[in-house]
Amino acid sequence: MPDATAVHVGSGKVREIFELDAERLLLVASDRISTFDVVLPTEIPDKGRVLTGLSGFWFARTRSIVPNHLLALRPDGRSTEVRRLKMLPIECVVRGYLAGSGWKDYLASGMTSGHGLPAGMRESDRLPEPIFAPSTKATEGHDENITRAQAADLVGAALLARVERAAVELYLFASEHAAARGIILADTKLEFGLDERGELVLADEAFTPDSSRFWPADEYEPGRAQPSFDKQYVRDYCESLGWDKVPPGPPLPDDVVAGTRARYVEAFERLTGTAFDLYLESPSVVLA
Ligand code: PZK
Repeated sequence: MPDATAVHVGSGKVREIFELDAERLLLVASDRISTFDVVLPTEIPDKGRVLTGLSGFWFARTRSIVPNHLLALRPDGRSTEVRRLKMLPIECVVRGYLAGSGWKDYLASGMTSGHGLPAGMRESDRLPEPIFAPSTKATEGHDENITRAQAADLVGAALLARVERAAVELYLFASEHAAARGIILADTKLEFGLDERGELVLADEAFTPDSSRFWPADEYEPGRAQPSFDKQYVRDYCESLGWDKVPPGPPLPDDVVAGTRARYVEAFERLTGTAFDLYLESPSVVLA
């Protein structure tokens, strides 16, 4: 629970944000899970702690690439105190593989986000190099892909160039780390802000399974959609019901909950090299 004095200032689908004071916010990751864009009525125990621990791990390791908003990880393992920034009005997607809307754009036009791509690519193929794919922040519904020219109109060309360089460098660092541990980081969504001195700062969450596509490397097979490292049991179960993907979503049975929790914990342990039980005892282990 946040402090009694903390004012709730916003909600994501599975997270909450509170104001601590003029300079600091509190981000709280719940155990809620969404699939096909619908939040399900059943929680995955510790999911919020897994995501918070992973973000902390990446923030600690990427500070030399770009400074970030993290000030403190709270003992509950699901809350972080962060610097309050002036957020940029774009989402910064970096794609290393052809999936999701990148694949759809490629099929329709041979391009994605203004980058021309080789002919004959298959779904889930690795891209020749990571692509920066900005999108607008939709208040509801899906973010809309925009060109770099449109993104430059929103934030300015000079700042956009800094953001693109930082985003691609961060993706390269995290995807190489993950690949060495059997996880393909197919793409990721990053958010940036500016601090009081106008410095570019990485915000939000970083390289979690909610902000990125995690694929198990041992099942990678281009030419089809890839299984999700974390949510595949949930998707398979929902598909088996023939649910129409219109809210409300179905409750999850205990075996699907347990299998999904185990996948989140496995992603955490593989990427951080730390036992999740240790994190529960002492969340700051991931910052070392
Ligand atoms: C901020 N969000 C989205 C994130 C939610 C909603 N460091 C920051 N400074 C100012 N604003 C934000 C941040 C961050 N991060 C981010 N909205 C405002 C968001 C997490 C949970 F409910």
